Amino acid sequence: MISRFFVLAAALNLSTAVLAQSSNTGHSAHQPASAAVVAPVSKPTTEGEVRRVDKVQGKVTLRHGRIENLDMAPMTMVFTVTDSALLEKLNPGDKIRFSAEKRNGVLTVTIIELSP
Ligand SMILES: [Cu+2]
Repeated sequence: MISRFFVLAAALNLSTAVLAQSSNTGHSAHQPASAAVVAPVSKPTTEGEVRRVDKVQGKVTLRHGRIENLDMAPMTMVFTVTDSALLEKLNPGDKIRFSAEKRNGVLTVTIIELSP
């Protein structure tokens, strides 16, 4: 529970920082580079298979294909999922497509879609 609280607190701090930054520098010409980095990806980019779902800790173990945006080779590993609603529909063995990115140094799944 302590680690989960820390992740939530870190996520809140990050949101606050992003909000503060955009209101302070919205007029700046230096925005495009950083905006591109934080822009949400709308389509899942990587194939994977669910191995384990931990709704209490907000984590999912995935066997994943190559993740281009993280420059990561295929493997099985644990990801953090900040939106717990994403975990509700998942069961071990499900084939999925997903997107992941590094948030506050933590590999985090941002999108999960069940493959047909
Ligand atoms: Cu990996």
